[in-house]
Amino acid sequence: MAPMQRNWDIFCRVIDNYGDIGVCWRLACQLVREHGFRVRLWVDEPHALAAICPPIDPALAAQHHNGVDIYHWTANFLEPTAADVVIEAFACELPNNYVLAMAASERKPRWINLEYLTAEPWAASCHGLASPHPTLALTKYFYFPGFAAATGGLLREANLIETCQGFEDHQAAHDGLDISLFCYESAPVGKLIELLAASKLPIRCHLPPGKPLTAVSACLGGNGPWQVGALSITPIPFLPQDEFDQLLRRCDINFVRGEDSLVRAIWAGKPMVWQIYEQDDQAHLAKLLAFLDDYTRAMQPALAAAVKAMFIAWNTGDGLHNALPTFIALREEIAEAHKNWGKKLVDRSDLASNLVKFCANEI
Ligand code: TRH
Repeated sequence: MAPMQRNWDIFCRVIDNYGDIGVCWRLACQLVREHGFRVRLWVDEPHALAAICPPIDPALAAQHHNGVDIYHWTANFLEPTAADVVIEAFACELPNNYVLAMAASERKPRWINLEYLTAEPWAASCHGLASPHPTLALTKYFYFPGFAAATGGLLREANLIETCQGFEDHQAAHDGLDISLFCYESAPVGKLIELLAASKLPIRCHLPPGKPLTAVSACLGGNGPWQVGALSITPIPFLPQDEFDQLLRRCDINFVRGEDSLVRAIWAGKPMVWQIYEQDDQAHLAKLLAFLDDYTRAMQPALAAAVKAMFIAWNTGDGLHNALPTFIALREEIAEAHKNWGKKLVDRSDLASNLVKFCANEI
């Protein structure tokens, strides 16, 4: 390890939901645990971090957990010392005085803008691009996570796949289907409930609080639990991040959303349905189709069509009546194809390791 890279600062502004802090927290922990770095995580909304990691006390200005120094990033930010590597997560805009501290450093920090995940081909061509600061002697680099070898890769902890495999080996056979339902309110939840209620198999749906619970409550009234035909829906508490990952491994089908739970559903090795985070200009639909192209490329045409139809129906609200029964009927073939696709991703280096190499080469 080059001594100049020991200290890392990660800045995270929580825009909405849990994905931004979910990604930053996983990255911070992995950089400490697997690479031996000293990491400070600056987060403007410690409550969001406390939700995914309950030992965190959101009232504290500074605390240490899992080897990471966690600071509440407030408007009165006064940190005079810049780290060796500075991660500006999702273009969150660093405090001006910190940028000046970076420029004043004898050895300029490696400044990374960690971007959102996309399967669109342009991510590979933009990955690693340099953007010189207009007035200061500093350069920011764009770091794109992604599915293609030429991108920054995906977050994946060491031994994660072995852990998932070990879990699968011990999973008891059970009747019916378990599904997790992590979605936004705009998902066609009413139609999903109607279709699952008519299933021949008993279906147990594990429902996180927040937007998923709001969406189901809007359809069925009350706060659950609910039994509708073959479908039982059980509200569950918001789980610590590692327990959420375990839930995805236990379920037969995972409905996930955003960015981080998508990646976890990939590693869980079970059929998944992804609701993408909506953008005003509908840019998310191109992103969804790019993902589907990659995800289904090696599938048999009928399987690829079924998966695409299900993802598109879940994201647009159209076509679920046809798409869902086919998706459920093909779930074993989908699971197989999903795992095969995931194996190709596992052959590639993970995001944290790639990032460490990226910084080591250039600092
Ligand atoms: O919460 P999200 O919708 O976050 C989104 C996306 O990241 C999106 O790209 C971003 O632009 C937007 O926020 C602002 O979905 P995501 O990305 O899956 O993040 C959820 C995190 O919450 C993930 O780290 C898993 C975690 N989680 C738990 O730890 N426990 C739980 O019980 C649940 C339901 C989630």
